[in-house]
Amino acid sequence: MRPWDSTVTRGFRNTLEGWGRGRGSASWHNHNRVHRWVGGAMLGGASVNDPVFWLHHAFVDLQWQRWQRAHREHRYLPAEPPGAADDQHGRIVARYEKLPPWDETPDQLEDLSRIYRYA
Ligand SMILES: [Cu+2]
Repeated sequence: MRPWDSTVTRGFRNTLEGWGRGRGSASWHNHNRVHRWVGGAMLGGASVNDPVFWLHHAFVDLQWQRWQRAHREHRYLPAEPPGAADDQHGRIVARYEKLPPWDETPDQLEDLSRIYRYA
């Protein structure tokens, strides 16, 4: 199982994201369902302009932090970029690659305790 592949139906990432089976509302779960429930700007690429986006994603980040705490043996994947023959090539950022347009890598962002903590 490759948890970084958005077509994988199991795993924490896709479960939290809310990619589901079926059509219409039945296929929207968890994170995705909130975008749909709020509607308007929250439905598309401009969702970041809606203040609700920040409240919602702060909660999603909290879920990620809780999962990390419960699964300390797991790290962000993939560690290395998928090869040219992989259907995920160029679609995802590997652990040690910089997140454009910034100079930070997912590896550097796994522990955010130097920036903030949840109460
Ligand atoms: Cu979102």
